[in-house]
Amino acid sequence: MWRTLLPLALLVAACPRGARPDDALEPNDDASQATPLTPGQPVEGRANQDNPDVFSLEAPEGRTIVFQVDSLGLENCPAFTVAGPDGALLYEDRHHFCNRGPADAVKAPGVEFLLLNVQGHEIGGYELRVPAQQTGRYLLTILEQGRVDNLFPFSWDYRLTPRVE
Ligand SMILES: [Ca+2]
Repeated sequence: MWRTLLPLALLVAACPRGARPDDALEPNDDASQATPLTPGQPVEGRANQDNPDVFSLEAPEGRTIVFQVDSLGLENCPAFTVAGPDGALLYEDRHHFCNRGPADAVKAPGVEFLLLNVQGHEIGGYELRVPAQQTGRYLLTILEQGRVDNLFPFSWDYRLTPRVE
């Protein structure tokens, strides 16, 4: 009997209750594994809680980088970070859990953060506008948050559309 139950027990242990499968972009947890983006070409991903998704976009000095991130469902609970070619943080969400507040982000001069398609408490998407102060590779990180008491890991499905304006 134990011989037949063991594989099942291993499967349960490896897959926490409620955890959802990763997307095909994994592994993409840091700058060395960043998914390269092409302006105007959307990608769809799933942010699983505590599993950062990192994207890279090349941009020339003087242009504006736009990351539009539309919600496709599940727990809409992301925190965003943008770093410049020199590693400087240009945008960083500082909120904890799902409680996004207007004063919780750190922004470099000229950086804008917009909520899209807001209906009541529902946020349809987000737009980050970042002036490119230098030519190079910019990194966007999407990190799914949780709630104080969530019993299973949160996930969020999104569509990321990069632009260089
Ligand atoms: Ca990841």
